[in-house]
Amino acid sequence: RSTKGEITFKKYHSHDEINAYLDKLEKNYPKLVSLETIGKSYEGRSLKLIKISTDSSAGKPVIFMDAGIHAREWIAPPVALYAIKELVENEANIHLLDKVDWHILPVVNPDGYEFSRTNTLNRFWRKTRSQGQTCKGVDANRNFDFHWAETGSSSRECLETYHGPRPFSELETQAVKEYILRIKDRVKLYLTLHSYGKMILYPWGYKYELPEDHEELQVLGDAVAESIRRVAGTKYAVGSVTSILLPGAGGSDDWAKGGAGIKFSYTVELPGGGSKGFDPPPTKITPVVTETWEGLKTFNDYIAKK
Ligand code: ING
Ligand code: ZN
Repeated sequence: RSTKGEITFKKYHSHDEINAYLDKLEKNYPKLVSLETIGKSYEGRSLKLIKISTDSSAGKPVIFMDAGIHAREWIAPPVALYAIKELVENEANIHLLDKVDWHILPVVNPDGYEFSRTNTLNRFWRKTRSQGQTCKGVDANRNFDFHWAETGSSSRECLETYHGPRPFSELETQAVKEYILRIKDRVKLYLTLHSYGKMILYPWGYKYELPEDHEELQVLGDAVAESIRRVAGTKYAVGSVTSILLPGAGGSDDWAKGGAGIKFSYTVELPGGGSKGFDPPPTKITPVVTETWEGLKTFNDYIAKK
């Protein structure tokens, strides 16, 4: 059992519990934390984003991070929540915020997340929960408007990688887009947390060619992977989406770089576990969130020194 507003990393929390934790932080750390509901999900859940800043009037560079675009990837929201906890509640980390602010949306797709929690039959749901002609849900990570629907997605609404009827058809992807575009000149790094695969991926996902600045993206990705490896030996692969996975257009990282112009844009594929890879047992939450945090600090250092 956990009391209201408390996050334990010993279990997977509900979306309500996650939002209650964010509310508690805003109440207890009013100088450091502000919340913004950047939109509502299809089923009406609040998309609460937390802004962490030691001087919110300074207009510092922003690291934007999201998690939970895909419902079943349960390990991702705890990684975002652990970063929030370390940045806000661990005084030893206050210096991390000298040069950058963090804006974090821990659950992009709360309807899918809650659906995957409600019944063991639903556990491996990936998409949103919007109603189509015959099936529910759009793959939110194929719904962003950058070379949308060109490759690696489906126009069949019942499939897992359905790209939706049009780009940004989903309230959840629209909310992310609108928020990022509103502050895009400040966003220096876009991070999106997925599972699973132990990979640090950068654009492009829509084509095999690499971005012209791929060497810099690789260098930073390698440094992050090394920071994670030093904790417990977990080895991440680093490369472009198409070079180490498969083509897939409409991903949020491609849009962040190609559409919003954010130079540093990465998809982090966290470690897997459990029966299908998407369901690590609760005992794995702490090792994953703590090792990943070391990588996130390396991202922070790089952006802070830019
Ligand atoms: N992986 C990502 C997916 O959406 C990806 C990989 C990233 C594909 C960016 C395309 C673009 O399939 C998971 N685990 O969801
Ligand atoms: Zn995913």
